[in-house]
Amino acid sequence: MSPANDQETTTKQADLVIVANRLPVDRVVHDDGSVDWRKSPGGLVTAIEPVMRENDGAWIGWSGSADSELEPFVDDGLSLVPIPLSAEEIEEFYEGFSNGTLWPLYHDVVAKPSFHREWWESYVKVNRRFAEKAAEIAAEEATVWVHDYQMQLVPAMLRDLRPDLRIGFFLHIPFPPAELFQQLPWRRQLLEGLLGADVVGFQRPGAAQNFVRLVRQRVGHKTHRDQIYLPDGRVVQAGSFPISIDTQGLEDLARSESVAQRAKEIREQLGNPAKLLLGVDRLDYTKGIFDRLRAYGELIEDGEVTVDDTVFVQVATPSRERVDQYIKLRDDIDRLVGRLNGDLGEIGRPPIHYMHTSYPKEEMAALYRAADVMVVTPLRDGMNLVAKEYVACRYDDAGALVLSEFAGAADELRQAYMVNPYDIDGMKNTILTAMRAGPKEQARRMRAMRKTVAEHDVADWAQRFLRVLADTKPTHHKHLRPAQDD
Ligand code: GDG
Repeated sequence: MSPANDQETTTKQADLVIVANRLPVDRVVHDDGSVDWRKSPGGLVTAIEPVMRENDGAWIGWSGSADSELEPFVDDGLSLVPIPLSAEEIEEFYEGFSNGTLWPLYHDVVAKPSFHREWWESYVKVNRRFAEKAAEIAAEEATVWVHDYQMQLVPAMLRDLRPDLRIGFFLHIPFPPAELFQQLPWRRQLLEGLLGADVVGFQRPGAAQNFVRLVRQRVGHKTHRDQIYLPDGRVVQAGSFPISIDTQGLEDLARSESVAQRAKEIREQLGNPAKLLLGVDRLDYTKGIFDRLRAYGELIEDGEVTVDDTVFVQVATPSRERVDQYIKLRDDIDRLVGRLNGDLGEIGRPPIHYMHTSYPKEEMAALYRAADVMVVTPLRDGMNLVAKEYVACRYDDAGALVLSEFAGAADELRQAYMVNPYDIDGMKNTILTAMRAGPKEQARRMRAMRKTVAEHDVADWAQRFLRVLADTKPTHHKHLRPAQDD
């Protein structure tokens, strides 16, 4: 954190440029008008920060508030380049096309996507602004790494402006099968946008296959396995690069005395239940929060679980609060929790502790440590970092993870208690099995999952992606320096 007016500005060209919708910091304006930047929590920054520092990288993104024309600046040694968005663009590009069209379409259409031409036009315009800025600040033959569904046109726009660049793209959310993607009126433009990259990365192998198949069918390019052959001789490499977390950092936090103390306190405040179940999600309809709580309510109604000795804590972090579908979801969940607590609770014993708020990461680690069963049941999820974070915090090899097979994390965390989140009875049975597992069974599963997240952390993910990207263009001589090992 440093005051905005003390920051040095930066204009020099960078060998590594990150392009993402948001900057890795949030702009905080205080009551007295002074401005601070606060690092936003998240794995992406942790993963990319070391390579950024080693290569004098720059990060292009939106600051999070409307119409702020801000100069590039350096914060804590990182070069940040803010891109302004107007209030109208926030509505049309961000809340509209990104979160009202692409987000539901890419998540199995679990909510109905809206298609509006003005939203699309705004998406094109904003993508062009990001691409132009990247073209301006990237050094000769630099590497540009573009992130996520808000930026899918940037690779081709950037290649047009700067054919010398090495361009990578990574999609953090699922990529849908052709049958769904086809609905999009601008399907071909999006595919062509992505094909501007040398490497197009996805969370799961199936998503990469969906992409290659769509390119073959819709754009007509030749493909072989994960490679796409363009008429101009370029080869685009698709592939899966499952993202991860800062495993060691999180484990260290979980092991700290203050977190241990807080975990104990949380259990005490909840009346020392025999079993504590936990859900942690952004309040999003893809996360399956509603059906999960319904299933839990039925377990109480069926007499399988009693409110005397079991508590469910659901943290739902506020998200996209101006988008209609999110407003409705919030109301639906408020009502369900109210009904379940009203119908099934006793004095001092509500079955569900529902928190619509966001917590510091120490509190999250304490919750993970305190929980006997972590319930992660998205209807569709690119990866789901919460599942991996829970595992990273369980250095005691205790606790059980209930995990949806529709989360990307299910590919790696195979020893979790897997559920189909659409199957309420199945989910009820599996939650019960997880609750009743003995310490030996818990440890067997947890040890195997902990090995997986220890071996594949987020630094590993970033390095693997950048290595594959570096290998795609043998004609280029400029190679990025890897992050220094401590
Ligand atoms: C997208 C994809 C993919 C949540 N509440 C608080 C808090 N969090 C942190 C969690 C976790 C992160 O937010 C959420 O990450 P997820 O992966 O679970 O989900 P999305 O936000 O939907 O992320 C997803 C991800 O991108 C990365 O590629 O895995 O599939 O949808 O790290 O801990 N952190 C703090 N307080 C909170 O209240 N500090």
